[in-house]
Parts: sequence; structure tokens; C-alpha cells
Amino acid sequence: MVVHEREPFNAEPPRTALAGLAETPVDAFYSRNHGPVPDIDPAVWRLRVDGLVEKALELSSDDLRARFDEVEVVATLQCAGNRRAGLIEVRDVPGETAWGPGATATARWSGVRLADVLTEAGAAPTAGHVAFAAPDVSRLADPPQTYGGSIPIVKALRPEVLLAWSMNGRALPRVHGGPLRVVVPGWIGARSVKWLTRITVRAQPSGNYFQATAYRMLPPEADPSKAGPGEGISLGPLALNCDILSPDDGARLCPGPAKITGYALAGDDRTVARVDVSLDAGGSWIQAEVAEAAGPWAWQHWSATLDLPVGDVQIIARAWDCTGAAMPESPAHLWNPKGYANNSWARVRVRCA
Ligand SMILES: Nc1nc2c(c(=O)[nH]1)N[C@H]1C(S)=C(S)[C@@H](COP(=O)(O)O)O[C@H]1N2
Ligand SMILES: [Mo]
Repeated sequence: MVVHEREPFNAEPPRTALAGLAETPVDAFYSRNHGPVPDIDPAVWRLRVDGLVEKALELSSDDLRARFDEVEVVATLQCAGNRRAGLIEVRDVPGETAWGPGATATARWSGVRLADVLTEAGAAPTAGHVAFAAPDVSRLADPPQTYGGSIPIVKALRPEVLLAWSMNGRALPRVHGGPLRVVVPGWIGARSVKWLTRITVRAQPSGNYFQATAYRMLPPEADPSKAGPGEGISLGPLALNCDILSPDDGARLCPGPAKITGYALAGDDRTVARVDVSLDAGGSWIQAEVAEAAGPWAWQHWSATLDLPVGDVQIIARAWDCTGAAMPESPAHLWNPKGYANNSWARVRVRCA
């Protein structure tokens, strides 16, 4: 893993560790933390459900397992800061980590549907949003506070949104949110709150710093240190994105036919319709073969065989979704003060000799 920071722990794998695998092994799954990883005793841990509900609940691990059906969803998580390094090349993003392509990964999550728990509690007709709270304290927040976020009730009631206690068939590791985390497929990773202790049904989105102030797309001229709650565009559904996972950036290859592979992810309930690859800066494109995904919420792997010329070669990939939208060419037009949602054309440079 490439460790960006030890405390809080932030790390991503090299891109090649993600190549070709339907499920990312836990030891290659990126870690994104805003504070110290809490150590929670599952025996004393409880989940509180309150707010605009008919009946507040307090659930233990055993209650969750006994009272609700267990379901499994293969879902890709992607941090809003994934590929920030490409934006930083355009202009610096002070105070934020230069994530590469590896803040993206896919796991088989299992647990219970959030919708089932909300139905048991009886969410009121005035419910607009469902807020998640966790005990990890972030000193990056202003003022320092515990981590939280929210999603609209319409997404919260969808069957793919889980309260998960297992990842790839094993107990959810502590660093990934054990004993229980939210998994919000198709949405930025920030909404998949780890170490979940409280669910609050509300009329409005969460007032937590990471919902109200961070994870918002500000206009390029804004000063993020002065941006108050509610400014900018609140990030929710992921942007269409793709990347080249093999060969690695900077690889040395032989000229001639080479297999190029990668992933594409459409975001929310859209699907990937096409992936194109280019060796001439987008002058011409070859369509990649897109493999079937492990489910509607998982990334799609793609591959193409390209005839590499001698010399320094830039390989480019872009994806299209089912609405006909494509990834934009340049990170220069996407630059934003917090460095979120870089979905410009994916590029790796290789040397062929
Ligand atoms: N409690 C809590 N939940 C959290 C975070 C956090 O710092 N604290 N980070 C969020 C962000 S920004 C992302 S991208 C994902 C990362 O999940 P992972 O570390 O399991 O990859 O968790 C989200 N949930
Ligand atoms: Mo994130």
C-alpha cells in the first residue's frame, strides 16, 4: 500500500493491485479516515435509531442478526478524492491528500437493509434525510467533531443500501468500520459511514461538518477556509469514471500488441455503456471489451489489445454511460478548491523499447 498518512490512517494500493479482480482483497482495499480508528467492543456496542420515527430503537449486534434478513451486495466504494493527484497537477489543493487511482475498491458486503430497519422504526412522512453518526473524532473538522453524514430518504429506502457487518465473507475489519458500517452503493465513499452508532431520521440533511461543509464542490475562485455550511454543491451520487489498471504508469514494455485493462463505474443507478481507448491523444479510439459486472453496484472491468509503437506512449481511456454522457477530457476544467470528483480521461504513460 502507498501510505499517504499514518494518523489518521490513509492508504491506497498501486493501481495494478486492483486489475482484473471482481472483488478487491481486504489488504488491497483503500483506507480513508478523518480521525483515529475507534476500538469498539461489539458486545457493548449498540445502534440507536431515532428522530422522525414512530418508535426509537436500540439494537445490539444480535438484535440486528435476529430481527432482519441478511442480504449481500457487491458494491464499489470510491472516495470523492480519488484521482485528486491529477487535479493537483493543474493547481495545488492545499491540505488535501494527493490520492491516485487507488481510492476505489469493490467488496462483497453483507448485513441488513437500512430500509428494513427504517421500516421497523416507522419513518414519518415528513422524513427527508437519514443521518449517520460515528464516534471517531476528526480534528480536521471545524470545530473538531465526530464523523457523520446523511443521504436523502429516497436513497436510504433503496434495497442496495446496507448496514454491513461483513466484507468479502469475513467479519468487517476495524479499519473498514467494524462492527457496523453503512454501505451506500453508487454514492461517494464519504456517505458510507463507518463505526455506525446512530441513525437519525430528519427533515433536513445532517448538520455534521462532513455533510454541511466538506465534500462540497466549490467554484474555483472560492476560499474553502471561508466557505460556510451549505455552500457549494453537496456531493452524493458518484460521477462516471474509469481508469487504466494495467499496465502501470511508467511501465517499460515491448512494442507490439499489449493488453490494456481497467475498470469503469457509472455512479448511482446508471450503467457503463462503452469504454474507449486511444493512443493518439484522443484523435482516434478503439472500443474496449467491457466484462459483465458482479452486480448492478459493482465496477465493470474492461480490456483492449493495442499495438504499441516504439517510444514514449500515452494510453488514454474514457467511459460513456447509459445516458450518453462521457468523461471530460481535461482536469483543468474540473479543478475545484477541495479537489473532488476528478473524472477526466484516464492516462498512463509507458515506454516501449
Ligand atoms: N466514521 C467514519 N466513516 C467514514 C470515514 C471516516 O473518516 N469516519 N471516511 C469516509 C470516506 S471519505 C470514505 S471514502 C470511506 C472509506 O472507506 P474505507 O476506509 O473502508 O475504504 O469511508 C467513509 N466513512
Ligand atoms: Mo472519501
